[in-house]
Amino acid sequence: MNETRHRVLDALADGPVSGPTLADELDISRSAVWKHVEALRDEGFEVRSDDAGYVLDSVPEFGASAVEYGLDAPFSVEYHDSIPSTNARARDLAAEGASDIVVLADEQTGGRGRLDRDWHSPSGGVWLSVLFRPDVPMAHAPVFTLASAVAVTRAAREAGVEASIKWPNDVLVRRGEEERKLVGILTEMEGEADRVSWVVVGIGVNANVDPADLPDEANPTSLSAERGEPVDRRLFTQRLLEEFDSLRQDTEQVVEAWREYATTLGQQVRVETPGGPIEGEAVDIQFPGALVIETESGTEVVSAGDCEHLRPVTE
Ligand code: BT5
Repeated sequence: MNETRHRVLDALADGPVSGPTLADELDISRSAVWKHVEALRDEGFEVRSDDAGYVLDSVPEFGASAVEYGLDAPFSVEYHDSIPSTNARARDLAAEGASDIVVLADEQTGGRGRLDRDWHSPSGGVWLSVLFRPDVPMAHAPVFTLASAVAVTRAAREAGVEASIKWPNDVLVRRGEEERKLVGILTEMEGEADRVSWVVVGIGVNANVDPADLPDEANPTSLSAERGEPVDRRLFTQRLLEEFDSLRQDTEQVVEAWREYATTLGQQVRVETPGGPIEGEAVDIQFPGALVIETESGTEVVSAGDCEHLRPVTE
């Protein structure tokens, strides 16, 4: 949303406010005010005009302006009803020099997971990518994957869904021994060893999606399935972005917060690493995101790989 439209919307939120007053306050013409109000109406804001002036009656359910409206984080939002992949779009924006942009979609037609796996993204989800340019060395970038897992876990819990984190990038809901995948995170980046140029954190949340429409083998779940009713995607997305914004600025607190929500610690795990599988008990996480595993032959610190929680051996 452009700066002036933002200010018109903010003024309407405090309204009622008359057209001439708005024009004076924002130092624009009355017809410019009218155009901005019309544009907001086109985006789904219900703006009534009565004797006292313009009154904002309702905010659209989802979309760029809906998420920007009242968002307490410095991101602008680019919204698509349907797009191949928000990560791919965010990478293009990175190449154009952009930053602090969130690409958000209702549906993705070519969503991607890690190792080029497919990510199913039917309409009703929260599929988004955050593009930003942190001033950190490349080696620290994995902390942003952890930060997004923490952020989305907090937002899910506020929405009433008891989510937890499986190292390194899954947010899931546990029912007894069973783990259902709620969220996937894909972080991409570019830069030199000593400095990151950009990071794109892609977060895929099964929000108002029927798990039956998702691949069975992943044992998927969704916010709506867990809650028994749809989630307000606008508020959910705002809380997610606000938490992420605060964590990305204070990466020291990320590891601590991550430990609080992790299901992986204390479990027997098997991690597929490029150097072969590693099995043992996951005992800790280290900045910026490595898993510490106690194996039969000693302690291993693993920075990336697919992780499987093994069933505890019952004797
Ligand atoms: C991930 O990969 O979990 C990262 C997914 C990141 C998706 C977001 S959406 C916004 C942004 N734009 C993109 O194009 N991507 C990001 P991975 O750990 O490799 O898991 C992939 C596996 O999860 C697949 O092989 C399926 O088995 C399973 N899967 C696919 N779609 C799913 C879904 N919607 N819910 C649960 N599991 C799913």
